[in-house]
Amino acid sequence: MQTDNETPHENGESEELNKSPDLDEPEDGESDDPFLQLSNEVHDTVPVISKPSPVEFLREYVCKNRPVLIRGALEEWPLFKQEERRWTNAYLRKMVGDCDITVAITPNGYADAVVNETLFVLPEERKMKFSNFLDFFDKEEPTLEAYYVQHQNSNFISEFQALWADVPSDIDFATEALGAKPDAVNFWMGDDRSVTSLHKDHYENLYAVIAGQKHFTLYPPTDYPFLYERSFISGTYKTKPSGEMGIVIDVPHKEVPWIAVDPLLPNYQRYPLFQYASPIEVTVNAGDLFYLPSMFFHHVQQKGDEEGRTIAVNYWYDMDFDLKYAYFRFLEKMSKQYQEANVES
Ligand SMILES: O=C(O)CCC(=O)C(=O)O
Repeated sequence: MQTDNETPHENGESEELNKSPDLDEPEDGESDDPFLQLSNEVHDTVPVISKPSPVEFLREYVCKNRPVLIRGALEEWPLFKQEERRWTNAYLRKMVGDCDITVAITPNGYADAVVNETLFVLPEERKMKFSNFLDFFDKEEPTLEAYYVQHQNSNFISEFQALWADVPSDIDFATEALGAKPDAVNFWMGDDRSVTSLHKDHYENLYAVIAGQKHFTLYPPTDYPFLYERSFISGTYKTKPSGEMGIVIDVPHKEVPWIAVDPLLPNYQRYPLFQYASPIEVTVNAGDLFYLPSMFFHHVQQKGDEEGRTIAVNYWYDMDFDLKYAYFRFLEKMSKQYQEANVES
């Protein structure tokens, strides 16, 4: 996990920065490069506010496609307000221990990520009793593989019914602002090893952290030309009879558009334009609600609480496929040509 002030480019672990291609970025003036100019126009900070009104949320954040951190927004939620509803492991065991839930298993914590710059790999999905998953947090030694509850098809609704009363069914100001209830409500639980690779979603995302900490590295949609989205053949992790995990190519073959560049260790030789991307770092603590706008690229790390757990619930609201979306599609089309024109010299 990085500190708030340290961008991945500054953490000293990445390769030495390759200065080509040179996008004509004068020290004292504005670059002539239109994509760089566009990227420089965008806000580079995330405001921290208290709970907004629906109008403020819509006007200042959704319409501007601007992320915002709403500090302490979860104070009124039953699980924070009522001591007996706190999501301790003992409480979770009592309420949902016997339920079958879906867990994502990977050898390294990277579910849904590009491996060896060639394959997009999904996690092995295993059904287990939630109490068996909780057992992992009681053990002295961590499991060999990383286990992450991250099944996103509204798994909070389909698999965690007994916890519904502890959190709201929607985020009231967002429902009012966006004119509809969320399409999906997801439950996330894992340890420090789980990392979510760089991607975007077509949802307005209201992300509530309940235990531990989440660290988002964000890239605005205007950074798209620097991120090198490509199509990758998809595969899935599978445990072999020996107990080791391997990758099986999906049949029938599928191609998935994804981003291979890792903000924690960027390969600038292969992705030279990535040096011009402008990451925004934000740490979301337990009790905070984060608004992640649609089409914002995000990479997510986590840090556990005193029991090693990170728990979150998020609400995905359908985005408006308006002019912003049309503009983004245009940027997508232009980016391929731009990347080809700016290959390393
Ligand atoms: O919490 C995570 O690991 C990832 C969250 C995410 O990617 C999302 O909500 O879209």
